[in-house]
Amino acid sequence: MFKFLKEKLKRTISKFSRKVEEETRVEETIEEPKQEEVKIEIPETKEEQKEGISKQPEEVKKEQKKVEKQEIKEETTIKQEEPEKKGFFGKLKEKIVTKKLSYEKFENLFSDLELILMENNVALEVIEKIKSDLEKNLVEKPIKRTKIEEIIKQSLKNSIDDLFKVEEINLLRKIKYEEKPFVIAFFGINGSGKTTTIAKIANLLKEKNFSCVLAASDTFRAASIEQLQIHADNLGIKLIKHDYGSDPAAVAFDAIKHAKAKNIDVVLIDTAGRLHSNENLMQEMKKIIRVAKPNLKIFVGESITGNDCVEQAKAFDKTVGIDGIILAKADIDEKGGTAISISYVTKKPIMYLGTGQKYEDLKEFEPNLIVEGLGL
Ligand SMILES: Nc1nc2c(ncn2[C@@H]2O[C@H](COP(=O)(O)OP(=O)(O)O)[C@@H](O)[C@H]2O)c(=O)[nH]1
Ligand SMILES: [Mg+2]
Repeated sequence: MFKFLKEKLKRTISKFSRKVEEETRVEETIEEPKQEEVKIEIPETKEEQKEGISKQPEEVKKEQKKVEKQEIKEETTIKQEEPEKKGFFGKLKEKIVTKKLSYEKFENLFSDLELILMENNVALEVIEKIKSDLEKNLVEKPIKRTKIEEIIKQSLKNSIDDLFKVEEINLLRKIKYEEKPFVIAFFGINGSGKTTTIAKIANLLKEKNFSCVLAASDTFRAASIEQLQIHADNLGIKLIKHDYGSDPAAVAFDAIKHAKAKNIDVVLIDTAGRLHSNENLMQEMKKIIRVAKPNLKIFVGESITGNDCVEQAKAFDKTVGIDGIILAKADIDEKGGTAISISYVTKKPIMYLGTGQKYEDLKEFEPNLIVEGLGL
């Protein structure tokens, strides 16, 4: 799912870390230890040189060696014992460790990461959160240069964990413990994957030995009833349907009546795709809710549509009050930003991911999938 983002994120984090490291680097200004000046005359020509060396008085040679030794000693004593020099080196190290990153520099460096996140459909609210968390961990803090990449990754990981701190919905447990029939209504715009997702949920329920009935409350879109009928036949499940153009709330009502009469566990209500900007059609959805009183209202969104999907979820939540989210088409979403963002923006949990067109292509959502998928 995070084909693009994962690679880019990895490269950007490395680059970001390197830049932070550069920004926090301190010029090493160790003063050269003063040496005794010893003048050694160096002959100019090769011959003179030869002669000079042989002629060099023993004393000068000794002086030369002494200086060489002293140089070596100075070098080693900086690193090791001599208390005064060690203190100086220690201070320098301290300086390297505690050099801080200013907010201006951080903002500048964050822009690369910001762009990558935006390009991969991560919502602005989420980018702001990631930025403010990173800022808390990096800006005006003593940073160990060797740890920068680790700090950045950990900060990102924690931010992403936080994005999913919303109340989870355990669908199967809810169905098991709540009163029968358990009614679920599915909402979302045309083509987002509602009908396919309903078939997948029906298949899951069947596997878990729950009985269910489908309500063809999409009486609006051509071929929608036939599409659902095919799924119902494939899965051996009853479909309640009326004619095209009839009242969707009445279809839902009949399906619930049927479930009550037959002691069926779950009613799954398909609805017509509604553009969230169409007020009349939104009113129709409200009627379905008034009549069917669903235990759960699930928004089905297309993972690949990024911020549009997040905006739709917000609009549907405002109109019908959604409880949870299923993101269809996660298998063809190479960016992943919708899955990263939608819970944080809507404060609703992602329950499942649609991962293909087959009935079994429904994966229970776990936030860990995101953290691992991003390689954090
Ligand atoms: N690859 C992929 N395609 C999907 C998934 N879910 C639905 N689709 C396809 O998306 C298209 C629209 O789905 P549909 O269920 O009719 O959407 P609806 O208009 O919201 O009911 C269909 O061609 C589905 O096969 C999914 O998880 N992965
Ligand atoms: Mg449909």
